[in-house]
Amino acid sequence: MEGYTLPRRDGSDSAPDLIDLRSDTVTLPSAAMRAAISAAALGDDVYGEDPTVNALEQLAAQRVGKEAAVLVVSGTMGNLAALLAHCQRGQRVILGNESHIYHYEAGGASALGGLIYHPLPTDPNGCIDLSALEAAATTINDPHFSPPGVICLENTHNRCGGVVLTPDYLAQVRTIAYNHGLPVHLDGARIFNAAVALGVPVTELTNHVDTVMFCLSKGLAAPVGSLVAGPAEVIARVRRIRKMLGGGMRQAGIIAAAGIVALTEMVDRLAEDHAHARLLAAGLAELPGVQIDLSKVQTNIVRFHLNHPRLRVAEFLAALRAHGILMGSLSTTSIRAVTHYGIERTHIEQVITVAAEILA
Ligand code: TLP
Repeated sequence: MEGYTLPRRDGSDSAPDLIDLRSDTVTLPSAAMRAAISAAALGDDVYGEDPTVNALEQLAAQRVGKEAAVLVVSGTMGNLAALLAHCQRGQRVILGNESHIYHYEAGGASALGGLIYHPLPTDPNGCIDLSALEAAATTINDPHFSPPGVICLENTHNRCGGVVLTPDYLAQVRTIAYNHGLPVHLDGARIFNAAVALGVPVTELTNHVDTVMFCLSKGLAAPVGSLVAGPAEVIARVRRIRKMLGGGMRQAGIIAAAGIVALTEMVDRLAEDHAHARLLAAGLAELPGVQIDLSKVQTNIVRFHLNHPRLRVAEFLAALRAHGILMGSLSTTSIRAVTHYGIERTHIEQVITVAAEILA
């Protein structure tokens, strides 16, 4: 990434002031994205007349091997619209109890859609046990129980530390779902990280699901936007629900232009982020008080526990911050660091040096 300066948070492009590892959502658009934004052909997307949005939606559908795709404001809106498109009020959303949809999306499917979350235990690999899934997917012919509506998976799995669900596991889930006449929705916010980590075309993952939501605004570094892709008839419903949620945008080509750059130029470089995450994890693993399972560092997320004689998580994070390094806490004992566009090997080395000084 020659010529890229870690951006200052005040918006100027001068010397870096922070090594921000809180999330890959903090990425700022590349020069190519900014150029594409300013040159984008625009129209009113609610009329279906924004050529840049139309081009992005076509490209996205083709990339993930689906009939159609729709641009939405955020991953949260994309997941919500997809769940509402799959289910009727009163139906169950079967999902992992560590999933982003369950933890971090403000209960939208329940609050706004009258759906019921049916959380199932998640193993450290981000997988839901197949027999639990089978039981939850079974419709019980008894009016006491709400019927199942959809099965959700997450790949890569955020709260499990960015672990990758394999095509084999996805295929097994699909078989269960189809045996019970249920669709599968994939929260693929970081699906390209999964594909790059496995070294497979992303379609080997998305072929096993009915709908997939993926984000442009995380490791792919676009400023805004996610897509929901799937069968044309389901995506037409998602499009109407997007409007209902207030997500019908007008000259959204401004957003889509950066999204096209994200999909065409930023996918392969995710391998750099993964290498940086491994480097960071290996460095941190040597430090006193750090507990980390290196086998779980599969993509761009490093999750570790701190059990230090002197420092609690909040104190450690504050000390890092004083050195211009930001990480996030997942609980009172665990920390997340995410590598992304703009973070270079030298930044990772600096983080390890500073963390070593703090924990010494
Ligand atoms: N994740 C964010 C936070 O919300 C935790 C982050 O920093 O990782 N699915 C997954 C798996 C996600 O990780 C996220 C964002 C979303 C959906 C929601 O995407 P947005 O933020 O665009 O609504």
